[in-house]
Amino acid sequence: MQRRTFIAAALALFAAASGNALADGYRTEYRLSTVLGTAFPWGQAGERWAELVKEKTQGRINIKLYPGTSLVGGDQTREFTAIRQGVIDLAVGSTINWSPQVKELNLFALPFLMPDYKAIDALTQGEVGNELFAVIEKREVIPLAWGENGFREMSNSKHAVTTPADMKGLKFRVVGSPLFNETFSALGANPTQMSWADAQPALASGAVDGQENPLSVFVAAKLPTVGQKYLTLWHYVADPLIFVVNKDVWASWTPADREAVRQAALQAGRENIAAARKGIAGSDNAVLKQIETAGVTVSAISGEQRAAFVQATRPVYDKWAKSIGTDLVKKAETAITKR
Ligand code: X2X
Repeated sequence: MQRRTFIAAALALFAAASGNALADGYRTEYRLSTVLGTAFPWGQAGERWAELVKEKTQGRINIKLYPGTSLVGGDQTREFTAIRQGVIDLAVGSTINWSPQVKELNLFALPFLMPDYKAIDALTQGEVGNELFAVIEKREVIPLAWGENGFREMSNSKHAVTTPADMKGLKFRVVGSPLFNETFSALGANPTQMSWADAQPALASGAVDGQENPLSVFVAAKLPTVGQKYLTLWHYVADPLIFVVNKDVWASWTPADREAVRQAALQAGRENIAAARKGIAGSDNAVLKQIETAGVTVSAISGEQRAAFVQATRPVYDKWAKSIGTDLVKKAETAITKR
C-alpha cells in the first residue's frame, strides 16, 4: 500500500473507532463524574452544570452524569487520575478524594482549621483558593468553580460522643486520605478507610460503628436507618467541591464555549453552596430538626470540649501542615483570622 493511502485508511479507521466524534472535533457526549447522585446537593450540582452548559452552548456540549464515581468502579480516590487520563471528561469532586494526588488539597482536612462557614469562604473565595486552582492546573486539569459538600459531623451507633475518650475503641469508616486515619487514631478510635459505596453496607452490618459526613449526606443517605443514632456536631473539617474539565477536552472547545462552560460552573457552584447549607447554616436548622425527629441524639460540643479535640489532634495538624506546605497553611490561617 502506498504510504498516503495507508495514512488515509488509518485515519478512516480511527474516525470509525471514535464513532462519537462530530465533524468539528466535538463529541456527541461528555462524561461527568460525581460521587453522590441526584438525591444529594452534590449530584444535583452535576446535573445543574450539565443543564446550564447545554443551554449556554445551544446544545453543542452535551454532558451525561455518572454518579457513584462509576467511571472508576466507585473508587473515588482514583477519580483525579482518571480525569487526567481522559477516562473522565468533567467532574464535580471533593477536595478529600483528590488529595491523594494533590497533597495541597489536604488543607481543608486539617482538623479544626475552619471554625465556621465564613472561614470556608475566606479560603475558597480568596487567595488560597486561587493558589489551589493554580496547583490543579499545573496537574493539567482545568478548575472552574468551587462548590461544597459541607462540614463533616461524626455519627455512630453506640453512644453519644462529646470527648475524645468517648471515641475510644469505636470503629469508624473514614474516607480515602491517610490524614483521616491519623486524625481518628489520634482521638483513640479505630478508623478503617473505605469508599462511600462500601461504607453503607459496612454501617448496615455493624462492621463499623460510625462515620463522618455532612448533615445533608447523613439525611439523604438515611443513615439513621442503618443504626446511626448518635450525632456529634463538631465541625472538625469541611470538604469543598471543585468543578473541573480534562485539559484536552477543554482545548478542543471554542473560546466562547469554554466561557459558557465556566459561567455554567460558577452558577451551578453558587447554587450548590446554597443548597449544601440549606437547613444547616446560620439560624436555619430545619435539617437538624428533621434528624432529631428521626430519633437521633444530637450532641453539640462546648468550647471546652472542642479544645480537647483540638489538643488531641494538634500533632496530626502540625505533621500534615508540613506536607501541604507551611506557607499555604500560614496563608490560610491568616485569611481565617481576618475573615
Ligand atoms: O465518601 C464520602 O464520605 C463522601 C461522599 O463524603 C466523599 O466523597 C468525600
